[in-house]
Amino acid sequence: MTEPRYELIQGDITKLDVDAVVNAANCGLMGGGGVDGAIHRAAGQALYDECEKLPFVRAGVRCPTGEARITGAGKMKCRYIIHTAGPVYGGGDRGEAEKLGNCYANSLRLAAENGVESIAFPNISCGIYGYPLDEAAKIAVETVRRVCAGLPSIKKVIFCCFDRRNFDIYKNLLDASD
Ligand code: AR6
Repeated sequence: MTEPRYELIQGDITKLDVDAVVNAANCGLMGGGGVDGAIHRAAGQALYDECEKLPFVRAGVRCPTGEARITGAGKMKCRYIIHTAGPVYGGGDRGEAEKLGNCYANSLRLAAENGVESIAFPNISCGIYGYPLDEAAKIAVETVRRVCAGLPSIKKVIFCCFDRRNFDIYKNLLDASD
């Protein structure tokens, strides 16, 4: 089995030419700030309309924390947006690590089911949701490597960091595991 290629970039995830872009959304999937806001602005009204049609699993919740949902990408270059709701960091003893790992794992599985070969992840939960950056990066890299080992159709995974601090953390982690 060929290991997928991992790439690290610093920049705006909405500009990437990949099959799927992952959105660090919230459970309601009706947009927000941070990368979610940037994706909705770039994709336009069509994305909002599509999200609105996704069913609620309970009041206010279209996508429970750690799960993922897929939509088209409106005006963006990619084919799909995979929306996942990361955990709000509350100190680390509320199952945050498992939930964050689930975001990466479930996004990758959903991607593979939809024929996605290249996918870009933002640093889920590392902004408004307050996850410590080092811990979040470790979970992201470990989970992606483990899950991709069983998903040979996924050829490229891009870790897209917006800021230099996250970029440096990921660089050290990826270099160390080469
Ligand atoms: N491209 C790539 N990464 C970005 C971009 C971008 N254009 N913009 C921001 N980031 P956040 P969360 C980085 O806050 O912590 C929203 O309101 C950002 O620097 O977007 O999971 C949702 O609706 C940070 O490293 O997501 C939820 O309510 C990372 O993306 C809530 O925020 C994630 O930061 C989710 O919070």
